[in-house]
Amino acid sequence: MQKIIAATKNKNKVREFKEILPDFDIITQEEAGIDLDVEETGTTFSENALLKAQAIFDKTGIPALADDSGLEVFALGGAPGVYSARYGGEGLDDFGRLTLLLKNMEEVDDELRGAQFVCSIAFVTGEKTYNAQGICEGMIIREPRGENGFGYDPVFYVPDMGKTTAEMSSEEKNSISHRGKALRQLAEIIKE
Ligand code: ITT
Repeated sequence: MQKIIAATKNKNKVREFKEILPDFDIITQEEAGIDLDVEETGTTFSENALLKAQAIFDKTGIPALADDSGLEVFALGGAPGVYSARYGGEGLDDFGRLTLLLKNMEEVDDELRGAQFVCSIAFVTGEKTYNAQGICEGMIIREPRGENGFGYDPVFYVPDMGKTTAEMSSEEKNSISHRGKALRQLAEIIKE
């Protein structure tokens, strides 16, 4: 099995990487004995994904897989976007951020609450650099629902599934998610 290092500090992303790519031996930064905070200075998901994967590869020499992702809400002009993890400032946790989002959308009518999760994957092997993207469309509901997942999952409702991504099992979420689509696309590209 090919050994890959997950260039992320987000444990939920690592869990989903492992679920979606069972044929790869995915290790964490902790397991590799490194502690590196890569500054996300890019203005796009793909720039930030590449920054993270390249930095961790340079430090370890192990093929590095990074994910930069976020939530784009159309009524907010695409916010929080690349700032999804920092929405509302450093002091907030996942629940604080989704509560702020709901507050900022109080006045937005039901039919204008469309949003998408976006995921950009970068995979840096030293010989080659790969990119893949995935999008998952849905809408922001008014009250959190469900206990699974992380981040904005409790307020992200997917009409085709009739539930929020926090009400889905891991298998359900991975089958339709931005991350599932991007990582499966990456696996296809690597195979070729
Ligand atoms: P790393 O940079 O270390 O990978 P991070 O959490 O800071 O971890 P990002 O900068 O890519 O990662 O921010 C992504 C944020 O977007 C994440 O913290 C969530 O708030 C949100 N997000 C991304 N994917 C999500 C998902 O599948 N479900 C819910 N929220 C998600």
